[in-house]
Amino acid sequence: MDPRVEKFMANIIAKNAGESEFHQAVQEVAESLVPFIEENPKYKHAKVLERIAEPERVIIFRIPWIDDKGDVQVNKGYRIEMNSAIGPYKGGIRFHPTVNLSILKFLGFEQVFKNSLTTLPLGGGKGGSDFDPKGKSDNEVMKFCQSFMSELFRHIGPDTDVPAGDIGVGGREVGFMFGQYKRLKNEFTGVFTGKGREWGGSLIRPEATGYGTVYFAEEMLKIKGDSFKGKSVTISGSGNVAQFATEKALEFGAKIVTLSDSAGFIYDPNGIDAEKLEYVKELKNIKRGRISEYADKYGVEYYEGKRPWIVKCDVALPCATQNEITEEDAQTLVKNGCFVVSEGANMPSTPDAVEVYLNNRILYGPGKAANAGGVAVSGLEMTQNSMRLSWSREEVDSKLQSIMKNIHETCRKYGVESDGFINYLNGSNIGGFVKVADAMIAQGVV
Ligand code: NDP
Ligand code: 2IT
Repeated sequence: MDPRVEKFMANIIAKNAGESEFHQAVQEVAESLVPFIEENPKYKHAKVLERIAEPERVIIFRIPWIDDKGDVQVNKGYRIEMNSAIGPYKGGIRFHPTVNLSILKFLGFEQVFKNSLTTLPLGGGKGGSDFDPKGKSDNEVMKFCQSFMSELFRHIGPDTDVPAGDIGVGGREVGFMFGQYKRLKNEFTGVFTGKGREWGGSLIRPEATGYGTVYFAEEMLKIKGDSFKGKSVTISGSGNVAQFATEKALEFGAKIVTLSDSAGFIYDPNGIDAEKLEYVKELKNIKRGRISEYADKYGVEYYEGKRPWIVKCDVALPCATQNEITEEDAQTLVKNGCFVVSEGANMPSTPDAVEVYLNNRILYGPGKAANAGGVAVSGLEMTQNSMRLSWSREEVDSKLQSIMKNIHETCRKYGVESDGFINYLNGSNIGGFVKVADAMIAQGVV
């Protein structure tokens, strides 16, 4: 490791003991930025990277609620207000039993760079709880969301901090949280994104992350004179991002052969077509069932406890969770001919996996660039809310496409190497950094 990065990381590790996911995210960015900052000393003197790696504010609180049996439950709630240099804090809320300070700080940190890349005025934040929505009734989810918001409402606002969904938080949860916020504040404002379309939500927001990940991959393919048409695609996850990545890749003429959840994956050699995708949406969003049921319904193989990266493909779209592609998985992907990885999830590839992609010079779109479509359309939802009007599907989709093209261009500008290879990792880290860093310097030491 570059000794300057090592020194920087020793300080981060000492100050944030035990937060391994946060260390991982910061180190990946520091490896791109430390050499860049050496060449641009104004950032060094202003200690911008040191400041970006320290959240502006962390809120941790108790969430007591009563389950259907009448028993009291207690969860932990968090909101990380990471950076507000270029706009109000913005980022999703995650409900998952693994949620802890380290995971939310890594997500908040990534969000700062991602939001900057969208070109919209969005700061970075993230929140969530260790609450597990699996197996809970609608009533329990509502009770929990109301208790969560009974504390969070005093910290957020349409010009302060604007949450949205993430793992375990979709339209249902956003509705319950928004309802409680409105009741406590007596204000109908654009305090959340991902709202229902009848009450301030933007068209295309549900689709945006998955569509954006495919648009980004299509841009990478275009550089090689190639496209999704006829490509074999493996996708992990079967939630919001995975479903709409499947939908757009299908529309672009690809064959999608896998989907997964935390219990295993299905392999459909004939491809997941539009009708099968509708079944998955119903299974996951309404019945809240398991992906193994797909295998029973369509008579395909289900691989329990396994991830999809053992299946041969041209393009891999990880859309489930962090660190779901290990070094070994990455080697298997490359060995089997995979030459595009576009990350719908946040930090799905371990640092060793990323090294495999870069060493093999494949097209690698890191999450902060490739999954920025979701937060970008959240930014467009905020604009529509401020103007008190709503744009058509076509208008939002065309803005999303141009934002993803722009992000690709920013990555190319900052990541192109002397032989023409585009290092999207460096490109997204540096491209995301510059705007935030310049704003921080302009605003003084705050
Ligand atoms: P959902 O809750 O809708 O779906 C998550 C999917 O990933 C489910 O299939 C889930 O399986 C699976 N999954 C979750 N945790 C794990 C785990 N520990 N191991 C294996 N599989 C797991 O979430 P989203 O689709 O919204 O989010 C997916 C990823 O995309 C996350 O990394 C998120 O941060 C990122 N993202 C989301 C955005 C959005 O707009 N929603 C925007 C940008 C990024 P199971 O049902 O078994 O839990
Ligand atoms: O990781 C992410 O970018 C999100 N979960 C979406 C955030 C948002 O505010 O729309």
